[in-house]
Amino acid sequence: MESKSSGRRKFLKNSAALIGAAAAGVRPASGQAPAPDMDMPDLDALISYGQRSPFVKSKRISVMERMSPDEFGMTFHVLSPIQDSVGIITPSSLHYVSTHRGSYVPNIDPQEHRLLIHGMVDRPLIFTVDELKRFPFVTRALFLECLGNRAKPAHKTVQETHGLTSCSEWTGVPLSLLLKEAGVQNGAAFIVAEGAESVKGTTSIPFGKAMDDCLIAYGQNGEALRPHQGFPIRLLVPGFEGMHNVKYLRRIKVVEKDYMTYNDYGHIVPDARVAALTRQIGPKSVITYPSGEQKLSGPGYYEITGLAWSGFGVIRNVEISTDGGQTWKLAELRTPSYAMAHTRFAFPWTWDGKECVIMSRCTDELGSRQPTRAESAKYWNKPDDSSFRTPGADNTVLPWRIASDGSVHNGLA
Ligand SMILES: Nc1nc2c(c(=O)[nH]1)N[C@H]1C(S)=C(S)[C@@H](COP(=O)(O)O)O[C@H]1N2
Ligand SMILES: [Mo]
Repeated sequence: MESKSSGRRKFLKNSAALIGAAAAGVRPASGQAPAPDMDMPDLDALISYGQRSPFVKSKRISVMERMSPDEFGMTFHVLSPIQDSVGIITPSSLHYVSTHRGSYVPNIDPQEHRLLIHGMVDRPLIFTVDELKRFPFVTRALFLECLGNRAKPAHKTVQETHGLTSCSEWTGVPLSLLLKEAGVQNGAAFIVAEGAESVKGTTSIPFGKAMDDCLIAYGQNGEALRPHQGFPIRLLVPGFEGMHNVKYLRRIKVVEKDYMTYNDYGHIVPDARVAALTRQIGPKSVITYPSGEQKLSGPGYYEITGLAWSGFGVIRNVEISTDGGQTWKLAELRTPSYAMAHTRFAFPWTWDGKECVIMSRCTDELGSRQPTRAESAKYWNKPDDSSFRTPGADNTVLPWRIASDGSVHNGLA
């Protein structure tokens, strides 16, 4: 019997030969002409703030039913191109955007911006952004996901099915420090957070969460937040659905009950079983390659890869099925599994050229496993057909169907 490692050596040797042969067919190994210079219309601008190669075309697109700019000329819902993602950090310029209807992106002078903390506190406080930056800071990779991130049969690509999630490295002040500074009074049960733009993006967050791991972030991926992400400061509520992560944060009021703001009202359903699935999201995963509208060039070796995340902590494991969910095998986690961050998984796979259905499911540190659609339908006592829509946040498994010509299609279609 052939040992596993000799099998792998043989595979590497064969694939190196194959890749070498393919490259040789395209271009001679030596004597290749030097690449032309990049066309640089504004060298000063390129030097002061870099830009990507003109050959890289990856871009954000509007949510199908919610075009941006909308009829008021405003940003609405914009999807991140996660089919092109590598690693776990979403470039700030490709981070998904979700703004409440009628919301514009305010142009805030950070020198003029203030954060007020008041309500059930001994000392109401007002901070400038510079003052916030003097506090001890924390840097953490955290995902954000909009509650509207829901795969539909009409979606063609993973950008459409799952593009309302992104992961950044955020830097900011723990909210608990500021609340302690203000001196919270007995009976505090929630905070209400408010943004500085016209629609305010107000939302209520349980006080326990506010004191646990929330951040007031001013940094994103090594620089200041982008305007679409809430410049100059935003609230981060790790693992909670996107709506709670208030951008352009200007006010936090400590209150005695859940204020059920306009936003909260739109997101919370009285059914306790739905509510349980709403505020803290996941566990969830999706295959980003091969995914909808991509094409495998023929039978052979591929790595199935994708992202997994959970609002309840770290990702413990990811399993892959290449036979439509009959059997599952463990994928490799290729990045550290940070709590409430995207985790990158990969699964070495040889495609035999036959039609198949691939899918991923993850398990988080609490031991909760991402459900398949059939499992979710069973839980909700509904038929597992195209009419089934998971109530609350949808973290169900998305199948991709690979046709024998290598084309990849949404398995819900
Ligand atoms: N002030 C304000 N905060 C806001 C919003 C908003 O419209 N205004 N949108 C919320 C919603 S619905 C989501 S999903 C996240 C999206 O964050 P992002 O646009 O940085 O991806 O921000 C939340 N915070
Ligand atoms: Mo959202």
